[in-house]
Amino acid sequence: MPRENNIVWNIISACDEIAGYLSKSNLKEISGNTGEKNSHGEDVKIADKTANDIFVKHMEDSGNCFGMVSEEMEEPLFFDNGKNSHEIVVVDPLDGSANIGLGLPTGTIFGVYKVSDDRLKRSEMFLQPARKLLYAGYTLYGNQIIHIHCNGSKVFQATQDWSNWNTRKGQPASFNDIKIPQSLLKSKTQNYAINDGNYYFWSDEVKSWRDNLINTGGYSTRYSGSLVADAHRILMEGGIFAYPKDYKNKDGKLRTLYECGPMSFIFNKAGGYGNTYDTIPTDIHQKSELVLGSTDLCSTFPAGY
Ligand code: AFP
Repeated sequence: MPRENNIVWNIISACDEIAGYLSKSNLKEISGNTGEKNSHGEDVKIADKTANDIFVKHMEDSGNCFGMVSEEMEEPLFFDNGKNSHEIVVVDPLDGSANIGLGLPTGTIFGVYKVSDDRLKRSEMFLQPARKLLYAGYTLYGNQIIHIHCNGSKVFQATQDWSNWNTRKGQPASFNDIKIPQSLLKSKTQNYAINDGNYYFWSDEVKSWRDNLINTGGYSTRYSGSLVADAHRILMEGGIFAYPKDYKNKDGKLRTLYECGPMSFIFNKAGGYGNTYDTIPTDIHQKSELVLGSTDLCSTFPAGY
């Protein structure tokens, strides 16, 4: 697979470098805090900051990126080097960073939009629904490095093993047209990925939906606390991922633009459901509730409660 100088390959190169950084064995060092807070008031880990710096460097050097929004940056960043380019990028450079110190999976989530016609360097340029994404994807840093990409029509996967992550000689795309299995019709046990620890903060509607799922039988909980890992299992095997609104997180917890949007886009294009596909964010760091998965099962979820 020859590398080309376009925004998608620039993003893959950034993810490859992040993968190399995460493979360092000094877990204590990379899981430490910088002492700073991010746009949501959360502690910034050294790895969060490093992953963001790597991503920014690749976007800036590429000349293919007009600007980017990141979970780790309060304001959008616009690149002089990309002033003639046609694409902007939204990214969560290192999602699930609480898993790092344990060597558990993390990921990068990204989306690519077209630059607005006025080309004015303002955050409004990024406030577009997932439906308008030109391209989106995530990289899962687990036992292998798994890239899931969606070009607007198909969802496909490429897998690299750690021994040759930086040479990109790994297997070519192993799944070329991923379709999420439907859930309710399958005889095998299905998975649901929800933080049940929030049960008492949920609305009555969400509580009774979850109780009903358990009473129906045939479902297992699979939840790692890393959206990329949890959503990936659901994309490949069917089931549901949900992070509902609750009394602690009144708008939901996950970020509309760079977490929920790219995931909703990928799941919709894989024949499944992602609830924020048409949501137009009003702020670059807005939060939403997120429901992803098999269309039949997601249609039973009491969204918005
Ligand atoms: P971190 O990046 O701070 O670890 O947050 C991870 C995350 O944004 C997402 O990856 C998970 O699905 C979600 O938060 C987990 O949240 P809970 O710990 O509240 O279940």
